Amino acid sequence: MLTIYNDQHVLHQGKVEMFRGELVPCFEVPARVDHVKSELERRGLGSLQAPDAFDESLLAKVHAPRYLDFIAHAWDEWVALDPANATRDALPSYWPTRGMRSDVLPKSFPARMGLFSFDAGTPLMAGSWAAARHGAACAWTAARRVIGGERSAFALTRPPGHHAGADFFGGYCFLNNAAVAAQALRDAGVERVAVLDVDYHHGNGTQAIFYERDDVHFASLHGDPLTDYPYYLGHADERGAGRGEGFNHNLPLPRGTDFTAWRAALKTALARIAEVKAGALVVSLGVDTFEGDPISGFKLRSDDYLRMGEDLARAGLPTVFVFEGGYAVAEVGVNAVNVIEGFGQ
Ligand code: Q9C
Ligand code: ZN
Repeated sequence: MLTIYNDQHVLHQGKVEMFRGELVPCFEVPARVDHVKSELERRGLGSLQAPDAFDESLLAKVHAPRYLDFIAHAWDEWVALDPANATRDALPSYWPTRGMRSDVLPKSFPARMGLFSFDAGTPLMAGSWAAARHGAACAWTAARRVIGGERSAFALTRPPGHHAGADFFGGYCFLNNAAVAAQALRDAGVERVAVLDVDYHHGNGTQAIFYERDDVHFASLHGDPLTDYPYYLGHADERGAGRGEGFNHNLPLPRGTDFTAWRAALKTALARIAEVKAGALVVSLGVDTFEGDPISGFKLRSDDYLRMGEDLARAGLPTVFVFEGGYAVAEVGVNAVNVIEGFGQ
């Protein structure tokens, strides 16, 4: 499968994230993508291309201008606060909650950091913006190749994207790559695009971006938000709003779910995608559903990812894969590339 590779992903390399009152080493590391790349090459599936020159104005179709402005300059503002900040990653520690103002833009950088985020697990550093922007370009380029007639394309990038909303970062994500790909397919004339999110975590950012739209159907299989991150979104009764009603499909599953049960949910999601007559598919491909994943709770095994790819191929749609989570670093390559191989040429 044609793969669009973000070689600038290494510019984003967090040191620590806040986890249960402690700063712990980041789970979202460059080696994740390195393993996928070398596994593609090892199996001879690796026709790797660089992203096309990216017209950044496309980002404003899925992200808020004031958020893009914030995130593009965040590192410089962080260092301007205190030159010693140059040696440490930026993390938020204040957030507006119910009853507080999110319409007024604070002058304080730490206050804006919290306004535009929803967790303290997503460190930002000097290269984060370049890596994220180049990743969005990868997703856009993969969509362009599919528009151009390729049956499928794979955007291999990090940081991931599906937790990033129109105006917030979090869950290791800054720009919503899958949303960029879906929007590019829409702009090319595909009347309805389906985004199918198979990452272990609910794609709250993607859901929020398209919640009131009927031209992008969002479906997600994920750990139940009652027990799992991102906790505050991803329940089965979230079905879309306004014109978008009926075009949001959440399938939360309990911790311990194995491939048999997971696959049954996939079948349900794909049946609905056929029903809404989607003309193209964007797959948010996280492989943190793996039994060995250090931060997740499903029980998928490496061979299951081949079957997943086969099932996705049977949907018969032009498909853009966008890489998301997966933290069992040594197995991430095999698992992700199994989906790509199972999907076929
Ligand atoms: N229980 C993605 O997979 N922290 N993001 C969880 C461990 C956030 C995952 C802490 C996990 C975000 C793209
Ligand atoms: Zn995930």
